[in-house]
Amino acid sequence: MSKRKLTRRQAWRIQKVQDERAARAEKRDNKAQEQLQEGNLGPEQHGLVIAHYGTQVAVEALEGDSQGQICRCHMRANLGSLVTGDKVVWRSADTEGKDDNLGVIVAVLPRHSELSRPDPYGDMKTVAANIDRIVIVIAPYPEPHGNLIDRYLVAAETLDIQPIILLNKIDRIDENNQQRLREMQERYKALGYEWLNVSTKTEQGLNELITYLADYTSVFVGQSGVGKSSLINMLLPHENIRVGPLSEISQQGTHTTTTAHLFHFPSGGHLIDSPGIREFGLWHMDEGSLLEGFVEFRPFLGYCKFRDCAHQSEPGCAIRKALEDGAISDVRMASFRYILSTLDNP
Ligand SMILES: Nc1nc2c(ncn2[C@@H]2O[C@H](COP(=O)(O)OP(=O)(O)O)[C@@H](O)[C@H]2O)c(=O)[nH]1
Ligand SMILES: [Mg+2]
Ligand SMILES: [Zn+2]
Repeated sequence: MSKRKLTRRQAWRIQKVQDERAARAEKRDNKAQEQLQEGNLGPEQHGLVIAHYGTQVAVEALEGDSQGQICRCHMRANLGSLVTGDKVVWRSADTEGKDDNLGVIVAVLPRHSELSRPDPYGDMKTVAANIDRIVIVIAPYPEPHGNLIDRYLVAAETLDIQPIILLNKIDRIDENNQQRLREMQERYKALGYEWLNVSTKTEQGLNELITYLADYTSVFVGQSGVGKSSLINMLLPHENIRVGPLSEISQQGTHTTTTAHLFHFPSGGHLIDSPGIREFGLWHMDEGSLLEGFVEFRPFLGYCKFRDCAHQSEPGCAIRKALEDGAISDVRMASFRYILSTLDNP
């Protein structure tokens, strides 16, 4: 189908319809807001924030008759900011059948993890909560660079969220890359990291992946071209991706494409996804978190002779001693030094 350019008149009409729609929604919201204030509310129940739009969030009911239904919820002002993945207590608004999908959030349950990224001003902003696994997707092509995987691992370690390395496109393993990928797998497994092999093309390893994901709320990260979209399309049935009732909220103006959404895998487990989340971890980190993020360095941290040891050529360096003793591999040390060299001066 060819792209159609709108005439000014058409564009104007579309804008008008959208404005009217937004105005109607706002009116409804104000009405709901009044009712919320009048205390005309259903009982408290648990819910899960599955998307966030400006002043409203989409909450999925986790119990009762409405379980699985999605409600547009307002937040009480004192709750602070909510993000996708938050577990909340909410109450439905009695709108006399006019709009069954409205409610108010009255409490947020404590988060067990937070995913944050820097906003345009460099402040860290939480974008999702209660994530259990960061799935680092790599592939034979584009070729995985150890220091990129290590950056993701450090970011995951810094947040204290367990990472797993997912090698996709195993149908593309050949004599050129086989040895290198096997060594890579052995190296990361020896460090205690989980590793899975799949191909979205041949579906090898898919069942194992589905079983693994069923226990967790995960995010997928990794460089462009490794197959994240292909994987997610395969793991999520199509109707799951269309977020039905949410379109109404998103039409009210905020960034549908950037907001994180929570999806349910059919065999269990959840995915939180957004373009921003997929790029997670590729920003600035400080030297302290870098050292801590290389898990095998941890037993040696604080044992260097000099407190400000740069672990380069100083005498009595515990990290270099560990390298000589084989407790730290050359590859990981080189990767550490490389990432360190890319950090801004502290
Ligand atoms: N051979 C092969 N190609 C794949 C596989 N998974 C994805 N691809 C291809 O890799 C390319 C990039 O995939 P995409 O899902 O867009 O990657 P993303 O950038 O990480 O979202 C596309 O051409 C896919 O068809 C796989 O398992 N095997
Ligand atoms: Mg993609
Ligand atoms: Zn040192």
